[in-house]
Amino acid sequence: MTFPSELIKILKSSTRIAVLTGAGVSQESGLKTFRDSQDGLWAKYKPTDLASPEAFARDPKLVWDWYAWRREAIKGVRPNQGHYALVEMENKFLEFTLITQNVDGLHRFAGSKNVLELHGNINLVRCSECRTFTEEWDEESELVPQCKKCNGLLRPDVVWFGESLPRAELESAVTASRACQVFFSIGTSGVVQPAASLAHAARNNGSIVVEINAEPTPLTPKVDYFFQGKSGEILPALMKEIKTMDDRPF
Ligand code: BV8
Ligand code: ZN
Repeated sequence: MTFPSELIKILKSSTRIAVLTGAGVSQESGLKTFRDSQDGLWAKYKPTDLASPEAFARDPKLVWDWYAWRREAIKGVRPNQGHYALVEMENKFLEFTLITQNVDGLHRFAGSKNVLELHGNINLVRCSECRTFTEEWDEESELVPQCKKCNGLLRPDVVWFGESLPRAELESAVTASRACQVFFSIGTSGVVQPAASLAHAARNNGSIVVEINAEPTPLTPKVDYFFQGKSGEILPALMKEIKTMDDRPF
């Protein structure tokens, strides 16, 4: 795969990069994307119907079990070449911010350092009342485990639909998106707000916007470069080109 020389030239002269990733980046690790059909037991539910405070209030056990099933599914999953290429990209550029909508923790697992988890992390569990985090709970219980401090119901530390994003992470993501010279949108359908607005914030501040996705999205008509395909293939190819850009005269 080759890349337009003017894009490589822009990257060669850039120091500030921001990247937004979505579920597509984890797809080649074997994780279904957010909108893929759910497996078996969960086939009859839409994720957006389960990932909400209303769903948890209505049937806490159903929602708790769904996340327990997803935590189990993630246990055997490893980062793919796309995750590792982003670690290399972070080491290549002076100011690099990785903003992710993913809750699977795979970017940190791969070695990315400056990661903003806009939608939280499914492997972290906290109290739904006093927000105390805990690492142990009774998995066998028929009931949703409760907080040792206040007896509140435990929940995953993810952002549900209708809940606000963590303020610090969102502010840092907006700052990085506005300040970057090149903004990458990778493996996301660009539907969920306010994450989907970051690419527009970048564009409105004169950044070059690059999209890497298996299919076109609502963002595609507005980007400077669109590479259709698998992020686990395109990102390593791009990094290979970027790594050789230092010694290649323009
Ligand atoms: C909020 C955690 C308001 C839970 C998730 C306008 C402004 C503000 C809010 C809204 C708004 N309009 C609507 C809203 C409400 C809502 C929203 O955006 N709804 C959508 C459905 C329209 N937003 C919210 O509720 C947000 N909260 O703003 O609150 C507020 C304000 C003040 C006070 C109180 C409240 C909260 C949103 C966060 C929801 N939580 N996750 C969990 O995981 O269980 S979102 C969930 O969707 C995941 O995090 C996922 O990452 C995310 C986005 O999906 P994608 O990552 O894009 O995944 P998807 O499957 O869609 O796409 C994957 C793409 O990859 C595809 O295009 C595919 O082609 C591609 N692909 C596949 N394989 C590959 C690939 N690409 C490359 N390589 C491959 N191999
Ligand atoms: Zn509590």
